[in-house]
Amino acid sequence: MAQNDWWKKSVVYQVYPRSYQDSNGDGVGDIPGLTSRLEYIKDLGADVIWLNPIYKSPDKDNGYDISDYRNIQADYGTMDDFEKLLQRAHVLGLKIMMDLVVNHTSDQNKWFQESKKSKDNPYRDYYVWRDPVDGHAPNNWGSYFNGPAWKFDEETGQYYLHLFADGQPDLNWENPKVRDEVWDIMRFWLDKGVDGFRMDVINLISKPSGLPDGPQAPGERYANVAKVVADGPRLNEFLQEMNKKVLSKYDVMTVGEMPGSTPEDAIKYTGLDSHELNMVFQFDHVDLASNPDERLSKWNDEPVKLVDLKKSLSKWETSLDGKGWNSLYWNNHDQPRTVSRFGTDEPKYRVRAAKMLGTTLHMMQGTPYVYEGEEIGMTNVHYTKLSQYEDLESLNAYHEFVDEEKIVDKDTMLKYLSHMSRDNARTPMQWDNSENGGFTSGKPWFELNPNYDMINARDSLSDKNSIFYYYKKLIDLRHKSDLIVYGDYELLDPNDDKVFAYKRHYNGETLLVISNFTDQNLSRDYKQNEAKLLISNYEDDEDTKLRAYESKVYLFK
Ligand code: TEU
Repeated sequence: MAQNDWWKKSVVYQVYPRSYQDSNGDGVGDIPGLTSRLEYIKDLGADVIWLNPIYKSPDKDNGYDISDYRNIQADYGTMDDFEKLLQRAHVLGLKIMMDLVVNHTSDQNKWFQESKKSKDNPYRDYYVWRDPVDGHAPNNWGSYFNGPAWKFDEETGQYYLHLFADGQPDLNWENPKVRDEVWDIMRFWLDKGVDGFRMDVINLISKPSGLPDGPQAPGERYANVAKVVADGPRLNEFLQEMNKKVLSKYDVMTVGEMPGSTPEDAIKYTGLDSHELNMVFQFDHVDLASNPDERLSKWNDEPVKLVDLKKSLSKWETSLDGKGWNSLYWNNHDQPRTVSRFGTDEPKYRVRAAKMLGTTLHMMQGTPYVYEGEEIGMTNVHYTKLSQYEDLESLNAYHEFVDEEKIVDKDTMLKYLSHMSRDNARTPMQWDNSENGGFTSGKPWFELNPNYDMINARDSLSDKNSIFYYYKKLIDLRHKSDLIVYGDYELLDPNDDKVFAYKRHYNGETLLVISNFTDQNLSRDYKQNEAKLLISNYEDDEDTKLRAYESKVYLFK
């Protein structure tokens, strides 16, 4: 089927099904619940829904540990419910992009259950098994979720590799049978009519040959695996094979999640003629302000410096222009909430800040992603106790750094969790101010952010000045403008640490985007004569004046 570039003109809305809408009172969001909310997503103007994993899973990592790729997790419903969702979405003109998690499976997957039975089991080579070296793990790799990346199996006397939790063994992509299995899974879903895949950590599938030790920071117990396994030697080849055998036969959208990838890597994998993926999720801007102590990496409580943020996003805008394609996101199910991290959730400024951030991102070149609740300005949950957390990454990090290695004290780590934990994004969607925010009639699987009485979708929908309607307008502007979709990008005043301003150019027209990232009144003179104001988060325009978190977009010839 002919490929076209609808995905360049699309806006994606991400749904974390566990936390979106419960329909049967068991406290867990589900597929019928999502189906009942499709009109809301359509009303926002999104074109595509990215659905986090809904496959059968023991849920050690909320669905990123799949035990059966062809069945639906019972908590979420049935295959029939899924087919109804897809059908209803298509009737409304919404596409559905699935999460494809194939760097690893669950240890409960039948392939792994077989694989660990014996060294000569036909599935042994589906995973990465190695003999011990001098009685230890085969190399010094650490897992992304803390601790070692290898687990010893007493029965067969070998270690298996797990870059994430030990319940998430890595598949052996060197084995052509594994690749064929993955292609079959993809066809299974594509033949049902799904419209694409978001591919989980897809840049980790090709491991470096010989699995060499990685560099270890002083005092670190294991090597930072990200530095050794990303962008492996056969990644291009595997993605090309995937494209040739599967993707090229369907008109679908693909985005590869690629932690650690550079613009050069992204061009390799999304290059307009390389026939691999449409775009990647890069991590540069969400990894800013990482802890200077490398062992703690993402755990910090520092605000991101605007100059760094501008530099990072602008590097991606200019490097990929005409050569690849960007995905634009502020947050997702692994990141803290947009407005809390990059703006402010102080009630006085929250709405303006959320709109300002939306403007800054949505006027860039690339495909924007809106994470559930971002469109109403949901905030971090600001937990103060460890017992309130549920995510295994957060809990593992706390135990390793506070209890075992004692490199950070309890209160500091709790501050880091409150700023960065993935759980900030995973509290249930706030639909209204009734009990449990309209998310469930039962006991929610995870406590809601108590601010649902103030921040919820129902209030947003009844206020014409809400963040929801502002996002709707941003999305509508993109749908109507080739300049916003295709225009090139020019950063203004890179060293201004208060204002993010840039221009886009296309066919003799210019878009000027100005955002005040502070609560101060500023003055900046960028405007040209005869410029038309396209959108702004204040009721009026005071010309060169920029009020707290003010953002405005002009168009001129
Ligand atoms: O995340 C990949 C990844 O790089 C994680 O380490 C993530 O960035 C981290 O949580 C942020 O600190 C993907 C999924 O999005 C995530 O939910 C899964 O837990 C992970 O893969 C394993 O499948």
